[in-house]
Amino acid sequence: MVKIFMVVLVLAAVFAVEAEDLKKSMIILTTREIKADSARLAEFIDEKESRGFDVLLATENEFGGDGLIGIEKALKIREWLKTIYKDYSFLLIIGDPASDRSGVPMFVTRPLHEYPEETNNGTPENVPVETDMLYADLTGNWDLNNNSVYGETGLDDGDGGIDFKAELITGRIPVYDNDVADLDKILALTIKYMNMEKTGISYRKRIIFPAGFYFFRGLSMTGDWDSAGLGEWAANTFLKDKDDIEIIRMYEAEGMQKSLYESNIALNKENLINEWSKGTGAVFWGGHTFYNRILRLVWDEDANSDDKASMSEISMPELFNQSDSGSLSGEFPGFLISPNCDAGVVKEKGNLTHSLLKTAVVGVMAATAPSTPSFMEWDCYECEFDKQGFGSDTAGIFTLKALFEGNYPAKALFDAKLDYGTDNSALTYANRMMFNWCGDPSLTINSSADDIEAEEPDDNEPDADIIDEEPGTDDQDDENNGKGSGCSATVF
Ligand SMILES: [Ca+2]
Ligand SMILES: [Ca+2]
Ligand SMILES: [Ca+2]
Repeated sequence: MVKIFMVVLVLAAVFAVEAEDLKKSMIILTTREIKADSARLAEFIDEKESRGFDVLLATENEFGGDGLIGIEKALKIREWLKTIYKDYSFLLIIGDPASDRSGVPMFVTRPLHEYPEETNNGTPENVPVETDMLYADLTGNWDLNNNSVYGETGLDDGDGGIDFKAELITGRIPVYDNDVADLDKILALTIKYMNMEKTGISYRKRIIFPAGFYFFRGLSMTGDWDSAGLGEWAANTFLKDKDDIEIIRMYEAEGMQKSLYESNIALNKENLINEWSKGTGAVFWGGHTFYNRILRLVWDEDANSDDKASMSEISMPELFNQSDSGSLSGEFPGFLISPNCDAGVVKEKGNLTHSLLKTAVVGVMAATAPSTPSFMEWDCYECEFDKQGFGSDTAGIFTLKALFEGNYPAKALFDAKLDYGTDNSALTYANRMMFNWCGDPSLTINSSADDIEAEEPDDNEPDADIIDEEPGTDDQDDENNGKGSGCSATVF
């Protein structure tokens, strides 16, 4: 039995992005062992400091929690963060996210508590949703009703509870079994990205939209559902007048029902690896996504000539597997934005996010659980944005928009969680919790060696050289029903 997750996508457009001053200041949260064993962490911190960042490296020595695992350790860390967050804008977590191991555990939340424990018809289930959101939103009590279950929609919100407003723009580099060799690969790629010459980063003005079908008519109530529609909306709205940005459309070109949109290149693994290796600011992909792979859906033939697809008539070729990450050149790192299910499941080794961070990307936006779409109609390019739901589509679109406007994509993800989802439904809550950022949250598409701040000019006073200068903390400007999106689980 193949479990397929589908995403329905819908949208419109009011982008109330607030300009806001963020401090160049970052807390790096890790474990004592990782700090001691990593060969690149100190270098990474030096690089941030040379860019004017005030960096605080914290381990159990600072936050405590020796001997604790899971929720006890997570709570300990969160209480400590509450005491210092006001001096910082960014949080980079480096550690094992698993809730049952030591490290820096993700919180396990239950936003879908009103749904059944298990269904077989593709409707949402009361799955546990793992999240770093509680390290970002530090002000409220995420277990307001005090039943030891965190993040319950309608029970743990309200005055003093969850407010989703992030005090720290948070990202995570997952580490497993204290494998600092893997971590050092990730840090090395991140440092390489930060140190690229400004003249060498034009490859980032290139977007790859690899997008397959979620469903064909006959397989679901939604008819032909082509994930290419979401990227097309971006291409026809906020990217429309950006002549300097190249869009690579890689849509379904095989089978009885080809993509509903015009495509540059056929959607398949070989083409994706080839185009990705040439360099890109972002891969923004759509398809049936699992923690370790993404699949296409191809309607091979209409065997019974009823103009409807059935399971016996389709195949699911692999578009990308985590093991393909090693086939990417890594010469031109960029970002992955995955407005789908599960690509952000990072609690186990061998996942897409961790593999790609080692070889080809410096930031990933993805979900730790099966996601759902908002209510936006993505085939209307002039419609007003439907703000009532926050879904996989909303998360993906605003992250992508910020990225190609030169803003912090990680911040855009948190902003969108606040600005969209007026229905405050359990699905909106679940999506806000499951979509997390992986990688250094202070990177942008413009990060380069030019960010390194010049040494203080010599003022000809002989004593100046012996004065230890604190790293600068200059502020920097920053900048947000029908078919659903997100993912509902369907079992064939
Ligand atoms: Ca609770
Ligand atoms: Ca808050
Ligand atoms: Ca048929």
